Amino acid sequence: MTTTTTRAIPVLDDDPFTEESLRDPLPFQERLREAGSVVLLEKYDVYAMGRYDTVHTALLDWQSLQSSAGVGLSNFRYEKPWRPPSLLLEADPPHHNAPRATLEKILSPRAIRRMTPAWEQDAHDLLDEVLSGPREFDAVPALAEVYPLRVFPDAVGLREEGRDALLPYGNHAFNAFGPANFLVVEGAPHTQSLSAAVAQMCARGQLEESGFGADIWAASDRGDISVDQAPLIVRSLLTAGVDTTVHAIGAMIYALASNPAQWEALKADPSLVRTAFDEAIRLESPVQTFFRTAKSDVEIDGHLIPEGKKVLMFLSSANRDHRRWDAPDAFDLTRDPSGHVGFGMGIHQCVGQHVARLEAASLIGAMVERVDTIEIAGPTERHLNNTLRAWHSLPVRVTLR
Ligand code: OVM
Repeated sequence: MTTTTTRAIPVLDDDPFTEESLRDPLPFQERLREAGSVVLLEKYDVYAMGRYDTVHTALLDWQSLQSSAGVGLSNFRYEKPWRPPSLLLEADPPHHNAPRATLEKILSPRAIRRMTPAWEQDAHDLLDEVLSGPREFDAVPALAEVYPLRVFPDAVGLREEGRDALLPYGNHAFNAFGPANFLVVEGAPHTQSLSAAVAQMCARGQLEESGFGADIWAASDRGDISVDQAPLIVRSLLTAGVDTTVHAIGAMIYALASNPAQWEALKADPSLVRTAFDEAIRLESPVQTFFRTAKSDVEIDGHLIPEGKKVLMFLSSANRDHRRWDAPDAFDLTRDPSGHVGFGMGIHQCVGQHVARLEAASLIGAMVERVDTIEIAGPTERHLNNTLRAWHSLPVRVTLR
């Protein structure tokens, strides 16, 4: 291919990983979308995409855009990964296939349905505690951080010991996809001990006899995956399954508390809980970005991306692209949010999404039964992360039904 047949690529000098941009990423994302379908971020020599069509195309094109050189800024061809690469996230076919098929079965809607009664009961128990206290509280520590940590580690089959490492470990893992900025520097001193704690929890002897963890080890007994692969696949659950659901639930509570008409619509029709969850994922995109690496010279929408270069896909921007969505900035339960790329798309699309939906539906379903009104009661505070869009504090005021 010659460059004469391809179009010039617009260049931006923005840094999306500054404190200012992470605090409010929307202005940059709009500049990115409007600059072009592929834009060179010269500071990082990275090819960024912010339009729905382009991001969608890139997500599906695993043949040209590989994951095995890392899905962060770091290029594993030249840089040593901070931990042994994930067998799912940071792998391409054919290596990706067996771990993916194994985990897909274990986390399938059918397989996780048995959790429903316990998770609904856990949601009601938590609300018993929270709603018996003051009617003004911080929904992040009271609900978003507590609920996933009550249900998910038990479902994996973890012992109590080491559970406090889960959130900070995931937080660091998502920071590590970005550049070595202030967030990575702040996290660095704790990385080794957190990694050790998480690695220990993945061993067969540390896991209960039933649970997702035991299911993964059982797959190694059958030969579906190798014995060496099992602990790393358990590690994927622990890395990807905690912070993501905490921040997704935070996003949903924020969306509902700041859109009273939508809360009323949900109360009137509780069958909308799953729509509410996916609409909140679309709007807030708890996972904002992932990178790929060009396996060879790749042409996308007439733009040439040279072999070996990093590609940065803004899932968040695609989810607010006016070319794809009407009134993209509105939280609207009458729209069909399916097709959002908040869980990705294609062969790497979030394998835990059914677990996330069941957690969210259980908690919000219980809230809808018991809470009459919910509103933001004070200044909110963001939690900054190089990949995650998150809340540190969400003061809410509720009245009961
Ligand atoms: C993993 C993984 C998968 C998805 C996201 C993620 C830290 C990690 O397999 O370890 O983020």
